[in-house]
Amino acid sequence: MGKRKYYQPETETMPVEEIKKLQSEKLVKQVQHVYEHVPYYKKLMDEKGVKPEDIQGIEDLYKLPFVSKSDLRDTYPYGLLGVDLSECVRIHSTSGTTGKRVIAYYTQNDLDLWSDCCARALVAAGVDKEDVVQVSYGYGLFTGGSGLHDGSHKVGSLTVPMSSGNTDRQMTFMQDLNVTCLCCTPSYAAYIAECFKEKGISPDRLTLKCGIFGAEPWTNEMRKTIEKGLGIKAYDIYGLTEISGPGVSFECSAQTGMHINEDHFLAEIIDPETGEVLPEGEKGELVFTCLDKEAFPLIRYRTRDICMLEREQCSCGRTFIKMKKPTGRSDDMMIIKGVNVFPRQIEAVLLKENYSENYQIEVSREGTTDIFDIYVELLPDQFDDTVKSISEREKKLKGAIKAMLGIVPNVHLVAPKTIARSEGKAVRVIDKRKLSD
Ligand code: DLL
Repeated sequence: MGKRKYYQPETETMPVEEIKKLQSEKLVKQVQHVYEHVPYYKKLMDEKGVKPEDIQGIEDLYKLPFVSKSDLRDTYPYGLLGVDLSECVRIHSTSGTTGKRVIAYYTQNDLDLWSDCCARALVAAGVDKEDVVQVSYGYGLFTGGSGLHDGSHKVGSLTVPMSSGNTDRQMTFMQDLNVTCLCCTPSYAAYIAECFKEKGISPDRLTLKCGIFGAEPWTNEMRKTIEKGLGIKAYDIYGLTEISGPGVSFECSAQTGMHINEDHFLAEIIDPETGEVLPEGEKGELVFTCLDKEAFPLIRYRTRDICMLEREQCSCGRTFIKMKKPTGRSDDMMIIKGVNVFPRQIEAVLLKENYSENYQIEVSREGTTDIFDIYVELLPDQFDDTVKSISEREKKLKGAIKAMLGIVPNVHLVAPKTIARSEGKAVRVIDKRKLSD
């Protein structure tokens, strides 16, 4: 039997008109459902003067209110549940500002549909039953590990649930188990490639043939580095916890954007300032409506990711619309070493630990690894401390930031008044990485 091209061919190659019809039918039902079952949505819709019967199809989507991360925080922890909690079987969560995380809920059906989305991504990268898939995204609250893990099960591949870290073990398993597909963040993939090089193991000694990399922005140059370093074809995958996790969209062999799983997720691009819907091909903020989600049915969720949609005939035969690689964010979230970081989180730690609000975050890249530095001004009375006590302070602050973010920065305590003051908005972040092409 030849290799399959699609995981769910009827859906993935459905004529565009049919996709739109299907989306319209699902949208009408979903809006009716949330209006009746999620009081917060009823309130938002009533405030905007929209009734479920005003929504007859996707052409009416613009009438509905947006929701954003702040709505999720305001309704923490159960606010936007679309079913009884007893119907939910899992949560995942993102790191959030000042300790409050966003929690996403899943019913068994939500998990099934999500793993189908990941299976579609794996099959699009050429993975099938014979393959060995090493999942090196983090497992746990993060969606990366379990998303690709369940997708790999659906495809029937042998799944190696490595999680991230312990690079030596990653490399040993990859060689001993003849791993053919690696799933992790692009920066971790690049790091693994560097480690193989350092050990003098050339890519032709590896059985790897493809990788599915996402969860953070990466450029086409980075793609080339990874492809060369590991001797593979590297595919992009996009998603966010609020909408399910990885597999909201995925790259195919054409590698010119990611097909959005449009039967489940309805995408729009809006002007982030005005909220106005922009035509296809224009750059703006990506907004998703979940058409099938039961437990966490977000409608017009503002992702803050800036990108562009394009419906083109794709050489792979899929008809789903494509999103281009996101080129930035409309808020101040950064992704450092694969972790979502808001400057406010760091500020909260500094203030709690009695430092001044004068700080600067510097993110740069050495090769393919993110370097994360935080400069913090000492207060005049702290400046009298000895070098020993300053380095102890730095260590403590490092630990407190690690506890908040899960990643360790280089902390530099500097003399009072050494961080340049701005005459306008404070410059809190200097991002020296070039993350968009
Ligand atoms: O990062 C889900 C995921 C896991 C995607 C594994 C792909 C692979 P969050 O932690 O909620 O979820 O972060 C979501 O990460 O809004 C984007 O800003 C960014 N992001 C995710 N994938 C990509 C990508 C996961 N391929 C946030 N390119 C999103 C650029 C990405 N940015």
